[in-house]
Formats: sequence, structure tokens, C-alpha cells
Amino acid sequence: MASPSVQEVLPTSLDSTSQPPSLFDGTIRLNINYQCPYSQRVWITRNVKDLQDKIKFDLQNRPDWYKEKVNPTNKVPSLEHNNKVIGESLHLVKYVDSNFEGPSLLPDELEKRKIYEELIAYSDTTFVPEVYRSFAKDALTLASEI
Ligand SMILES: N[C@@H](CCC(=O)N[C@@H](CS)C(=O)NCC(=O)O)C(=O)O
Repeated sequence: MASPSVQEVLPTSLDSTSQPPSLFDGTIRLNINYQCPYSQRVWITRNVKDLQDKIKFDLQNRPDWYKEKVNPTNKVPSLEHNNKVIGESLHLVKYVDSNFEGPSLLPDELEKRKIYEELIAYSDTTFVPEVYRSFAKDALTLASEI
């Protein structure tokens, strides 16, 4: 498993003025935004599986060509692999886990797998949206809700 102390030199982020890389040139490209929690799920999966050299990520401030040429939903994360662009973070976590070498993140046992699915579903539909909603409120409103 990847050591938690591994330091990674992050590539310079692309921005709206950057030229598009050549799509499907054999590079496995994970397009993320460092601040995006959905992206971070897949980024962490990639890191735990020690795929830093195999899966490159290089997108932050989305240029127009991202929607036109890479991902029509214009969302991150997306993964360019085997001449396809794949989206949706939870699907990508499973995809990266099962299509690449490295330690598996997901449990094999059926019961544990069920708990994993429940936790992930809770995080996706309740926890993360609630955290985002709380960012939009001021401290007094939040305190009055406790
Ligand atoms: N359900 C998607 C959500 C991805 C998502 O909403 N990403 C945001 C950034 S955190 C995004 O790209 N938003 C741009 C947009 O909606 O146009 C997933 O889990 O991958």
C-alpha cells in the first residue's frame, strides 16, 4: 500500500487558456480538480494503488475544449482509458480498483461489500451535499440548527 508520507510533485494545472492534449494518445489521463471531493475520491484510489506513474492528472480550471472534446458533461473527474472517457466518481473508484494492479480498495466479502456500498451511498447522497450546504450558511444560522 502507498505510504501516507509519499510526496508528489503535482503537475502544473491546465487552465482555460491551455491547449488541449492529444486525446487518446495512450496516456491514461485522470482529469480532476484538486478541490473537488468527487475528484479526490478517484485521486485517492489512484494513490492507494500506487498508480502515480500510470495515471496522470492535469486539469484544474476547465478550458472549453474539455466539454467539447473530452467529457460532454463538463464534469470532473473523468478518466481517459482504452480509447474511452469514463465519468462518475463512484463508478471510477470501482473501475480503477478493478482494472489496474495494486492493492484492492474494496472488500471481496459480500457482507463487507454491502457495508461499503451503504457508506458510500450515504456519503454521496447525504454527507457531501450537507457539507456543501453548510458552506453556504453563516455561523449563526448553523449554530441555531444544532
Ligand atoms: N456525480 C458526479 C459529480 C461530479 C461533479 O459534480 N463535479 C463538479 C466539480 S466538484 C463539476 O465538475 N461541476 C461542473 C459542472 O457541473 O458543470 C461524480 O460523482 O463524479
